[in-house]
Amino acid sequence: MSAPLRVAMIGHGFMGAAHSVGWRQAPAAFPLPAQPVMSTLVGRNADAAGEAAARWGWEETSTDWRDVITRDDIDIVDIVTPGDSHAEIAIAALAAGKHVLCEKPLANTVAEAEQMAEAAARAAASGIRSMVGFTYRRVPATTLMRDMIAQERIGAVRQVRASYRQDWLADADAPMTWRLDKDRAGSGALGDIGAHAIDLCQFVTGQSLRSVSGIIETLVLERPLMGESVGLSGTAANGRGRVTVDDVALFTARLESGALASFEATRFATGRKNALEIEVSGERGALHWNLEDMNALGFFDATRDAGEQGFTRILVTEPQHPYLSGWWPAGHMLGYEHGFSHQVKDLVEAISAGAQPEPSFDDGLRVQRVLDAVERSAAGGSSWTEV
Ligand code: SOE
Repeated sequence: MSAPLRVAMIGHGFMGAAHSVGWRQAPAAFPLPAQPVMSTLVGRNADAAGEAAARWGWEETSTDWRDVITRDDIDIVDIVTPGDSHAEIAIAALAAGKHVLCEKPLANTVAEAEQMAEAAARAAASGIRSMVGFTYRRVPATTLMRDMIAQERIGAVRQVRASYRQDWLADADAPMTWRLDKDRAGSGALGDIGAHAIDLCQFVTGQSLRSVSGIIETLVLERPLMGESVGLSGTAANGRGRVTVDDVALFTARLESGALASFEATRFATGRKNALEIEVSGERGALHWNLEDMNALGFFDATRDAGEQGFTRILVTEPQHPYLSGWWPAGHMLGYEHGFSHQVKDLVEAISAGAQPEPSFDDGLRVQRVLDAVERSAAGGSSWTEV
């Protein structure tokens, strides 16, 4: 049995559950060079933490993350809290010599993300690794998309269109949540789901976004307070919660090659449940992927005979496809949760190899700079021209 890597997870909401599945499944699916051990789940409320630990398979719980990150029997700190605590926890954990996995977006501001990237660079000098949780890079189809673009199968990239559309806020009476409170979340659709579209664009093209022009808008200004949403900072006079983040973000961007990109992030796209979609148009073809059909990759090869051209639907479930070595025979489909096992695989392999996992905190900072640029562009009036 290879050396254990004992994990402490800080937080236990939706991402806490998804990460727990990853920590639990990865060692069974892949021959890892070190064995992650689900040691300690940390939550503010002891009873809730106890229930989550029992449900998801953590050995013990704590209500004090500051104590846990100093323990000698903890090697990795996995941060799945809202963005307002990412910087404090990650910087302390890195300083305590722990490897860190931090959920996206990296932070709530560029300043915090810069401090985290600096702390990660200092820690890396002594072999401490850090990674950001952009798990949609770890879907086999998006990794295949990245590989095919790198192999120039569609030629030079001319255009990218990326969107992340959900509809869980389309109902104006959907209650307040921490994701709608700027102090907790940093931004709304832009950072929560737009960050995924930005990272995915930079991942598959291998290019950073250089400039943006965008608008952001809040469509529903107040929402009912219910359960966990009580006590958020933006409570309005009438007992409803004030939404202090964007509901929709639309922006265009220029990549470092000069290629053009368009982005949409919204949680009001009625009928779209979790539609992260990206299409890359090249000089000799195109590639298309949609999270709501996540095992398929669309490939248009413009070099084929004109009479035989069309988008091929590649089913990315063959054993030679990225990550499939750990799973089922062709056609037996992977799901949302598999990206979290792939994330654990890649992190554990990097730690054991003494290599820098990707996406790094620097990659997380690159996304944070784009988020900030879109907000600055929107604040600057984003030059509307009357028709
Ligand atoms: C809510 O929009 C959310 O849970 C995001 O926070 C996640 O990052 C995304 O993967 C699914 O939707």
